Amino acid sequence: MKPVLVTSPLLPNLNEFNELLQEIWDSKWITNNGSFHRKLEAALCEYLKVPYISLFTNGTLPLLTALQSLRITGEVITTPYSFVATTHSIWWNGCRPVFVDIDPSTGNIDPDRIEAAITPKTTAIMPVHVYGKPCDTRRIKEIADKYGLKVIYDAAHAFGVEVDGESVLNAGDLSTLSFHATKVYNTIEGGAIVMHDPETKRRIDYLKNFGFANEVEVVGPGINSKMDEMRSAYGLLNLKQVDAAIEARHQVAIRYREALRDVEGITFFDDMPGVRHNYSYFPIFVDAEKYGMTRDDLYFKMKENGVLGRRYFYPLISTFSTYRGLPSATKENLPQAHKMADSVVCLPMHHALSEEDLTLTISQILK
Ligand code: T4K
Repeated sequence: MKPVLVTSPLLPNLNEFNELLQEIWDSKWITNNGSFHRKLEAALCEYLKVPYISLFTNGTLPLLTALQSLRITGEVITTPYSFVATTHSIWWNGCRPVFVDIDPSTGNIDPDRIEAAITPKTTAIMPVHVYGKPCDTRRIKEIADKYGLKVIYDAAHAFGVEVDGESVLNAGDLSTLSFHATKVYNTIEGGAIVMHDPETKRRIDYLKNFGFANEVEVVGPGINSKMDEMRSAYGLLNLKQVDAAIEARHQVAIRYREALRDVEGITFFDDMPGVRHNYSYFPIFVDAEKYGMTRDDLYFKMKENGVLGRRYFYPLISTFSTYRGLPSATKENLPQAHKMADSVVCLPMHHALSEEDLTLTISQILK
């Protein structure tokens, strides 16, 4: 029996993709700001309702480049409850990550705890819209404005998420996206930075191309993170079907919620009012005492029976060897993050789950 995977990539129609590949072959322009790259940037601005976007080759380099472009130094406040790339990007910029605990009602950084973590060395906040659930961007902006801090959102999970009709990607100074195969919208590997003005876009476009402003001028310590023409073309095709994929995910969420609402010891997030969610993940949280089984026992039982959920985000970033010596990495400082990381299982969630997949998954938890 084929296992039920936590996710499955949204793939474009192969014939349509072949047609675009033929165009690329004919043009012999395969990377470096080609026509498909430009078309995809324009199409994404329209779809995402954002003014400017710069495509990248994955979702990690936008984080590195966003920090670099704003010349962030010193300490950066962030969350330990994320994929490790978030904190790595701070470290790679020679800055010190400062972990702040999460709000258990969302999994996102708790705005009430940010001010206590600010020191004279703090220059930026890097929150994460974890699982695509929007952060409290209004509160975070108030704090950032009060202390003169920059805000870079790791919006890797927040493709297409809107609050009261406005893209969550417009919050903060910059937002970064991941278009990895496992995301709601993918370009195989890929990513982007969303910005507010053409000057910032120009600077970030230079930085992703080694810092070249023209043939002879390098304006900063850039990197190579350009998206090629094949993946840009693939991305254009996937954009046509992403709404249908999000709706299919929505139906999966409805199904899980109906089936699991009354299971003692299992909790999950409901939709937030006024939010257009993208249903990128479906985390459930296991209270071992009430459920009668630990999270790990459930996780391994599911695995044995062919349901490959994932424990995103366990272990916490703050427990990895690079970071655990930091003063903010102690368990006492991060009780809610530890609780969530120790109780979470993300159930299979994608556009192509069959009725049998859902029945099998749900039966694992009901048993
Ligand atoms: N910030 C945040 C908050 C992030 O979550 C991420 C990445 C980043 C930044 C960095 O963005 P990128 O540089 O990655 O663009 C996955 C992804 O590799 C990673 O993109 C993602 N977050 C993270 C949360 O999850 P793994 O180690 O779980 O992936 P893997 O290979 O185990 O795949 C998961 C499941 O997906 C597999 O069971 C099977 C299925 N799958 C996967 C691939 C790659 C397929 O069916 N086909 C495929 O091609 O990390």
